[in-house]
Amino acid sequence: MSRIVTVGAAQLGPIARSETRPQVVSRLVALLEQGKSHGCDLVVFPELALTTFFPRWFFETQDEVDQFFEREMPGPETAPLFDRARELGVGFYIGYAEAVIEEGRERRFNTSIIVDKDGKIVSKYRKIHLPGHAEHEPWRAFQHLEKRYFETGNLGWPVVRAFDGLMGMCICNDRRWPETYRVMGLQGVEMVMLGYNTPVHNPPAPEHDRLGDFHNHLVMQSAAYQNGTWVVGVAKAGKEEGCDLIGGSVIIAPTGEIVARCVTTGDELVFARCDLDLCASFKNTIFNFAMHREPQHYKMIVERKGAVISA
Ligand code: CDT
Repeated sequence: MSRIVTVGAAQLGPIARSETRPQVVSRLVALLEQGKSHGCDLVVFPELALTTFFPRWFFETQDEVDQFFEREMPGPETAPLFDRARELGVGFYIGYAEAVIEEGRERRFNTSIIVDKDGKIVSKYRKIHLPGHAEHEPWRAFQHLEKRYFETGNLGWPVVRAFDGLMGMCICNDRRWPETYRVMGLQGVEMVMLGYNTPVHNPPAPEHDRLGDFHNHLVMQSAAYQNGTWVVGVAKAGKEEGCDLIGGSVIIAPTGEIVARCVTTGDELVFARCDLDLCASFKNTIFNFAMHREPQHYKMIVERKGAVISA
């Protein structure tokens, strides 16, 4: 038996601060069309895929920040992407900055959605692990102000039935945390889609800079294997407004092996025929959770946030 989903990893090169939404959307549509020509059912775009990675700047006013946020999805400028996807019969994952009135107040999230082949949003996720800092830190070569501009996501990690399988999402820094995937693994996830913007240089730990590509693949490959799931990780890459972002977008099988990988740091689509039934041999044997997990010994994971040294 096999359930094949052909997936495209649609890496983006840099998006300039001056680039308009229609300009970006036309790049996304070109990648979607490429995906269609290769038989893709689904195309995965990066995190915050409609604008430059704006948390690298400290903005004095909320008005300046708000120009990077979407108030409707689709809105007038993003509708052409949804329309083209519907015409082509190709679904997609995309990340964007979401502004919304909820619980009677203005809220902002780093969000991703899955859109089906009919152009309908079938799942939404709001980033939970927000990296970086909340205050201006002028000593850095560039800022990473996700903790200032976004709230922690409030939707958990939903897994939905779509594209003939069980689909989940996370966003960028989430991919480094095993809890992210295990919460989806416990819902039977068969494909995790994620987008990322990862600077080569990490100002608080420059000694990690040479390891960026290695760590990127390390975390996603181990998570794919340990949860018996496909993982599709897609970068915004290249030199964006003077800041180098890693590429290395990949499609990873439940074996933990990379089956497709981008080789540039520009707009580039790679694709793979992903058999969702390949998940079962991992989920039913070595990582049969119901048979082998011992959650009574895992309580500290949810009860304790930081390490406490008692020895
Ligand atoms: N976008 C995002 O989450 N980037 C982070 C950078 C970490 S360094 C502050 C990442 O984990 O790739």
